[in-house]
Amino acid sequence: MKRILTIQDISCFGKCSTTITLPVISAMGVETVILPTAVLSTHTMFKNFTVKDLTDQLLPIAEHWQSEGVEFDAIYAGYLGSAEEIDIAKKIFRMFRKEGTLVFIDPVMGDNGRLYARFGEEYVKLNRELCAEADVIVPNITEACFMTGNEYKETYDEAYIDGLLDGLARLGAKKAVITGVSLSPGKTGVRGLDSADGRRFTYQNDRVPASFHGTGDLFASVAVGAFVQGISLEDAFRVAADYTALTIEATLKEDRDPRFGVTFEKTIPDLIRMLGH
Ligand code: PXL
Repeated sequence: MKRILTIQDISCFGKCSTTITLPVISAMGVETVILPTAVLSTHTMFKNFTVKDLTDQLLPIAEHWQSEGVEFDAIYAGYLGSAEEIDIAKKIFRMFRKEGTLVFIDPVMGDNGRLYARFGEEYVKLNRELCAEADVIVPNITEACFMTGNEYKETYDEAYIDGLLDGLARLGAKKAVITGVSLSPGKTGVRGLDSADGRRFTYQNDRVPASFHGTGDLFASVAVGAFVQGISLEDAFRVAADYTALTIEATLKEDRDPRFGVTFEKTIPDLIRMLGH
């Protein structure tokens, strides 16, 4: 069985990050080891959330694993709460990266042209350096713009996305896949670039007109959970895009506050079916 280490926060209410990654990747038949960067009462789209930072715990936990000879097939870093945690994530990559270990980074920083609460320019700069160490990075358009210094646009074409991908490749990531890319009306999906051979790929499905919190984490979790099992990168992202769209549709039927996240619990059987397990 494959084993993934995921480094991101636990937001106790309002499903995202670890509370999505752990159940979803486990359900995909991959052992999921968590390294919580912080415990929050909710994610940061709620007002008055509490945060208990766990920065000082990360290296002692990792060192304990190392002394026990624990190994990982992939390391998936998502929301990291501070500049210091980015630095520690880099150290953890070095501790556990062997030949063939997949380093997959979702540089969670912002959306809709803006950075999330708690983040600024310094954080962006460090994320840029972290992503240089990755095999696969999956920023959204906002994050790709902050990392490459390009202007954020609501309306764009394929050439604009390709410019962002080229910028990401120059930062050093081996494969960059931009999420939330809409290349024609009513569609959304991804466009990626493999810098080893310059190949680009696009996957678009129907856009579900709704925005729920945590869908980026759902998407990234499925993509890394599939890719680590030997599914091709394009197929992993196709399944991730289709499953995320299907889950948003299922969530819409429940009339929920978008901050409460998606009802992936009900669509897990569809994910298993899509993977052909
Ligand atoms: O879904 C990304 C995410 C993860 N963790 C926390 C967040 C966010 C996005 O807002 O606030 C704490």
